Amino acid sequence: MRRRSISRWSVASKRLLLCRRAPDVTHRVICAGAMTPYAWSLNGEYWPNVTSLMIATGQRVAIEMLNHTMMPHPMHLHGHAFQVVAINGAPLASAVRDTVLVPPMGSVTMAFDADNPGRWAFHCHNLYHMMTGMMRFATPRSSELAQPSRTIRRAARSPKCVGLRHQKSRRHRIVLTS
Ligand SMILES: [Cu+2]
Repeated sequence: MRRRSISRWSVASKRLLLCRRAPDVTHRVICAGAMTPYAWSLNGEYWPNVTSLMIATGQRVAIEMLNHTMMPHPMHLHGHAFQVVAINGAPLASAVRDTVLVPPMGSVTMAFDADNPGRWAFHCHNLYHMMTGMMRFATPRSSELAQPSRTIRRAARSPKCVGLRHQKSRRHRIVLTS
């Protein structure tokens, strides 16, 4: 009985991994900031005066986060589940998640499939950091937002990962009804 439970858990975990695929686009994001004045930035920009990370539906997107501070930053992406594919340059295949702690003076690379059209917040989950600047959007091209039904069909065709199909359909329903 116990063996069967472990086996089911193992199968479920494997389904939550991204399929192997090279990223179509890689964004580099530098986390920076200071205690005096107390302000925290991504790529030297402070919310709300920031530029968006541009992504296109169907892309495998990688975000390489470099932490140039002595504080850890729990970076959180809305709208997508991502997989951590490297920490401090060492490759790994972590479980899929929506938040990852970027260690002080370290780096984390995340990857996800852009399969959920929308304008999604990407920010440090330390709210004092977010409120003083450490936030931006991951944004698709404006032409995609204007035609959501077409982009959703294209995204559904694109990746062939069986394990993520359920998550995609659930998220697409949310987009269609919002
Ligand atoms: Cu932070």
